[in-house]
Amino acid sequence: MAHALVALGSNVGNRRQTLDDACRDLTATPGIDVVRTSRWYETSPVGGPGGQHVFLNGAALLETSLAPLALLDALQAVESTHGRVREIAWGPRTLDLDVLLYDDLVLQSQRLTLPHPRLSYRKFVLEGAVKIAGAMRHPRIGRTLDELWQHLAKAPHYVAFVGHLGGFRMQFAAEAADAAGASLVEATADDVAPFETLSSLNGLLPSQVLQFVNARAAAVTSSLTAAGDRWVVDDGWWSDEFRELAECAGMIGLPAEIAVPPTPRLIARLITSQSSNDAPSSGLPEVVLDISRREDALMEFAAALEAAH
Ligand code: A4P
Ligand code: MG
Repeated sequence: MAHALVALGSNVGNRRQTLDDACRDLTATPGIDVVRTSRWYETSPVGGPGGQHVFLNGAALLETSLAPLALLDALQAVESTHGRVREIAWGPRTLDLDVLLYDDLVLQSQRLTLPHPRLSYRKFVLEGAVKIAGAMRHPRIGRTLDELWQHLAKAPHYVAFVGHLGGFRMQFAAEAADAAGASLVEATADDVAPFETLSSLNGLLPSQVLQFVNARAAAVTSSLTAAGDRWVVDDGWWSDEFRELAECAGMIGLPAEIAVPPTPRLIARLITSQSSNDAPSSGLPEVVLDISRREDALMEFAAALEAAH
């Protein structure tokens, strides 16, 4: 038997009745037991067309003998029973049932991605999920749902871009910040290392890295202060370099005090459709953006900031 965590959502019709009935239908499905459900709670619609009704969301923990795709079939059958029609992506729906986790399975196929690609940063999903399965681990990120939820509650509104796309990443980050109404960390002083040309800080002298890191930390901190409640977007995240530098500082005669910027609430990882996302995880909530579909990526980024706010 596997444990599957499922998200429920409805913003059309009698939402409460629909979610209650959906759980009853799942219990009646051979091979599925509903172990626990969260309460249903209202959330503002994220993404999709404007003017949608408020959602009722929640989560259910299932015990199931169904394989992942058979479980998806079963969920979609229940969606259909409740009149779900697929017209617009992220549009209004009587019932949406998504598989968030299936044990610790990581899977990417045409019909099913596990864990659910937007689980790690969506507060409207995690709010219910942590109540019934807070100890389940996100197998890609390596954090429990409780840890992700705590992180989203506490970390500043700071999102950093990663992805090996060099100067392109900086340009995309600026555009994405603009589209999402967020502010970009101001460029650091001219005398700082020419990091624009590098995908990492490797190859710079340690003193240059230190200068860069300190300038960057100061810029992030002042941007966050100036932004108030708004998001601050950084076009890079140099955590490995920070760590390595901090470890080596004493040995190479640098001051041990290194000003590390705050940890981002969210990482935005740029990929191209050719490059599968097998990069090591940042250990933080991540939105993965396929920049070969640029307009979609910009929309998804803005929606991610909303969902993680
Ligand atoms: N699919 C791939 N992986 C999965 C998975 N883990 N679970 C495929 C379920 N389905 C998965 O989904 C499209 C296709 O995704 C499926 O055919 C399946 O093969 P869909 O349910 O037909 O369409 P959708 O729900 O519009 O798209 P998607 O991408 O699932 O959207 P999301 O991420 O579910 O977002 N705001 C609030 N406040 N509350 C909400 O519940 N929901 C959405 C939908 C947007 N904004 C919201 C809410
Ligand atoms: Mg869905």
